[in-house]
Amino acid sequence: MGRIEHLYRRRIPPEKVVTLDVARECADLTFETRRQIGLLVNRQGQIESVIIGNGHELVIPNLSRTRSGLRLLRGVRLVHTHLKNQPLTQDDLTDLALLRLDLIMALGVGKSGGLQDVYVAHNVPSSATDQGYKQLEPCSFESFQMNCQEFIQSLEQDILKGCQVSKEGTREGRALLVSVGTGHVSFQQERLDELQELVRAQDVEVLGCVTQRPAAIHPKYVVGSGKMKDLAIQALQSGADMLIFDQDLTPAQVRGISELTDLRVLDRSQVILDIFAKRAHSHIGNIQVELAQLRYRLPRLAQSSTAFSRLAGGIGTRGPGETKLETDRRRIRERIQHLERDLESIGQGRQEQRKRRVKRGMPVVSIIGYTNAGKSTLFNALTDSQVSVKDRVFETLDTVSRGWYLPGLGEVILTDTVGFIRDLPKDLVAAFHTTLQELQEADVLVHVIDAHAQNPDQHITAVEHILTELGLQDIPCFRFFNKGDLIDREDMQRLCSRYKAIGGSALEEASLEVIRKEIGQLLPTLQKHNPHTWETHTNDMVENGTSGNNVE
Ligand SMILES: Nc1nc2c(ncn2[C@@H]2O[C@H](COP(=O)(O)OP(=O)(O)OP(=O)(O)O)[C@@H](O)[C@H]2O)c(=O)[nH]1
Ligand SMILES: [Mg+2]
Repeated sequence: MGRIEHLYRRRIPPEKVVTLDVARECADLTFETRRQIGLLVNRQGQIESVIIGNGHELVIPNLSRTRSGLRLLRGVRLVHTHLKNQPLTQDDLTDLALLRLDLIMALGVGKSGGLQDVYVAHNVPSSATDQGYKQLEPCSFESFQMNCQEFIQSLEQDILKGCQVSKEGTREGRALLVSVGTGHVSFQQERLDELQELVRAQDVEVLGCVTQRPAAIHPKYVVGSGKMKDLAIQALQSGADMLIFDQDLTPAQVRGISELTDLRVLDRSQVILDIFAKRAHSHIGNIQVELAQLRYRLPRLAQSSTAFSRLAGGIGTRGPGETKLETDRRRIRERIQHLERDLESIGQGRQEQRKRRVKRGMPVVSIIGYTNAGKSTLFNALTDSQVSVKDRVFETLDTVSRGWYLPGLGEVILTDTVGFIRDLPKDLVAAFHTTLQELQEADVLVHVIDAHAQNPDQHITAVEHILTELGLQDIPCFRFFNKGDLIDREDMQRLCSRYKAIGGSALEEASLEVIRKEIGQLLPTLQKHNPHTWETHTNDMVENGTSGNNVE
């Protein structure tokens, strides 16, 4: 044991991968114990860990995560012995890639002891090889020559050159997007494009997209460890520091993958929740977002699991103690209850407001649809308002209502709502209940669809699915294909006849006229069914009497 302790005190000059003395000492120890001996050496030449393996492998401890700046190579190399002078194994090469080691060296130990060949491999820039690493020709220790410091510096620079990271960099990070699925390829691609939009809305730079179609989903890593290694290599070569998965990951998968690759791991739901957190402005919006986040986080608060095969959780790598964890969980639950109570009272207040409106005979027309379809643009055009409009997803989070005079028919309330998206995270749906509940009061729904979207059919299906889930499927509704100026007239006609819809553009007065007419046609029908909610022709504007003011 004393000899191992002694190894920690050895220092290796930065230009050497390992000194002859240290290599010999490791070879002797291996010969005597019949075990592999490994050293993790940092760039200053300090030995950070001495690892004792068995006859054919080593278990590498969790490496420190405290590196700043652009994460390229890890800053440590692994020098280890192999009994029987064996070359690098598949596991060695996997560790090289997954842990982004500066390089890996195996020192062959002869049958009767002594150093034999050295086997060295290192990661490479993206264009260099298909494998993501390169093995040097084996040679004897004496003839092995490399200026370690210079070699690693220039390798890192080459990798950096190959990265697609933009010069200015982005504050939130650089991501590889990953879609793992068994569906149709084009469907997977379309979802990846959508994920890209979501990720961009987060100021995260997208460096690449990877589609994987495994035969089965790995319970802990989603894809098998071989594929995971490829992902880690691609992340290294592109300069990415996070992996964003298109499908929802279980808490165990997020932990498993981030421990395995040392990259930040997010799933689509987390991305959407983060966007909502950033964009929520109103009091109620903030409460709803916080609630959704806490509900999402609660099951994910768990002890850090034991790591992947050859990576062991060492001292100090465990998660928070059980007691601390329990306290955290209790605090979160209490906060959730508190927020739920707040929401309930806000919800009651709003219901009162709505009742008053109904009493005054104000029919409600709500604009709904997929995110970025042009709902707010239509709302602004119809009511001459200035709700924020941007070419990005989830621009609108808070419902906005305005009094609107429908020529020849009278006063109605028009509302602009939060956009929908397929597979809306269920924590978010639950938390946005108060906002979405307002749609229950709508007398007519205007479903706005982006006709220029890659696949409007998918958007329609997603929106109508959510409407049904919310119990709104019976409210009179018509579909409006928007952004008609961006597609061919024939394509628009085809869409309209297939979906019995009207088409046009929220930016064109002619379309607005058609929409007004359509709403008008649906409203008198309501009048027959529900005469109390409809009083014709009143010029008084809603609530405070001025057009264009929010009535909430
Ligand atoms: N060319 C064209 N662009 C449009 C049209 N309608 C809206 N847009 C653009 O589409 C983008 C999204 O519009 P918004 O009105 O913000 O869409 P939204 O449905 O309210 O989006 P969220 O609130 O994010 O769900 C903006 O860049 C608009 O300028 C249209 O008829 N033609
Ligand atoms: Mg909007």
